[in-house]
Amino acid sequence: MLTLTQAQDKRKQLVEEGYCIVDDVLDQEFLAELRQVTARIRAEEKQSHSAVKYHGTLIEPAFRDPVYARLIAWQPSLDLLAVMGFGDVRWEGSMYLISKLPFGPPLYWHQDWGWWNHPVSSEARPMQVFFSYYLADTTVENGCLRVIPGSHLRRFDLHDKLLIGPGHVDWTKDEKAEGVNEAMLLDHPAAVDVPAKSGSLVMADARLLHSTRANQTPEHRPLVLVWYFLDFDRFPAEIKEACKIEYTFRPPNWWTGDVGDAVKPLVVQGERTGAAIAGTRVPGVHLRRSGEQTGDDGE
Ligand SMILES: O=C(O)CCC(=O)C(=O)O
Repeated sequence: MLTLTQAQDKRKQLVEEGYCIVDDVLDQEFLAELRQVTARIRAEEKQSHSAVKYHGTLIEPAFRDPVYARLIAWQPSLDLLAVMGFGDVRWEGSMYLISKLPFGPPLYWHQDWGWWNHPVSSEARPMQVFFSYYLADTTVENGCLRVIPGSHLRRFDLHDKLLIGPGHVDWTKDEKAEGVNEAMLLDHPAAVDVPAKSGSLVMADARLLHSTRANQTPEHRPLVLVWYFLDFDRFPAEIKEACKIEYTFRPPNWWTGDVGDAVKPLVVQGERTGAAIAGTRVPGVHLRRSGEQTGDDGE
C-alpha cells in the first residue's frame, strides 16, 4: 500500500497527465491464477483475429470464471483508490481480455469518453478510468501502452485527425476498425511509452489519447482491462441516468452462487429518476486547446 504522500502524487499524475502506474498491486499467487484462467479462455475462444487485429483479442471474460469477480473487487485496488482520495467507485460493467498477438500491429490512437457533449468533460477530475493489469511485463518490444499526457484535458492536433463519431472507429461497435486511418497509427511527438511490470496497475482516464506499440516478439502480451467510474455520487444526474440504462446485469450476465457478492456494491443500479443524456465520443467545445477559455463549462 502506498503512503499518503505517494498516493497523492499518483492522484496528481492521474489528474494532470491522465494516467499513473502503481506497482505490485496483484500478488504472485493471484497473478498466476489470472494467467492460467486467461490463457484457458483465450484458447477456448473462437474469435477471429482478423476482426480485432489491432487489439489482438477483445474477449469479455468477466462472467466466465470466478477469478474475474475477485479482480473487479480486488481489495488492494479499491484501497488504493480510497487512499488516492476517490470515493463511490463503481464497476462500469465491462472487462476485456486483450491479448496482443505475436508480431501483432500497434493499437491505433483513440480515447474512450462517451459524454463529450456534457460540460463536465472539461473538468480535471477523473470520472471514468480503465485499470490495465498486464499479465506479462510489457516493453516497447512487446507492445506496451502509449499515451499522450494531458490529452484528456487539452486538444492536440491528433484529436482532429481521429475518425470518431458517425462512421467512426468505435471498437466496441466496429470491431473490424475499418475506419482506422494513417494518422491513427502514426508516431506522435508528444507520445510517451508506458511499460509496466506484470502485477502493476496502469490506471488511465477514459479521455486520454492512448495506443500501443506493435508486438515484435513471438509471445502473446496478455492484458485484462477493467473499467470503473470514480466518485459516481458526484456524476451529473443525466450521465448517471445514462449509466443506469447501459449497465444492467441479469443472468447469464452474472456469476453463479455467491461468487459475485463482493462486486454487488460496485454495480451501477437504482430506479430511473430522470432523463438520460445521449452521449457522444466526439470531443467538442469542452475539449479546449491550450490556453483557450470557452466559458462554456460553468466556471
Ligand atoms: O492493449 C493495450 O495495452 C491497451 C488497450 C486499451 O487501452 C484499449 O483498448 O483502449
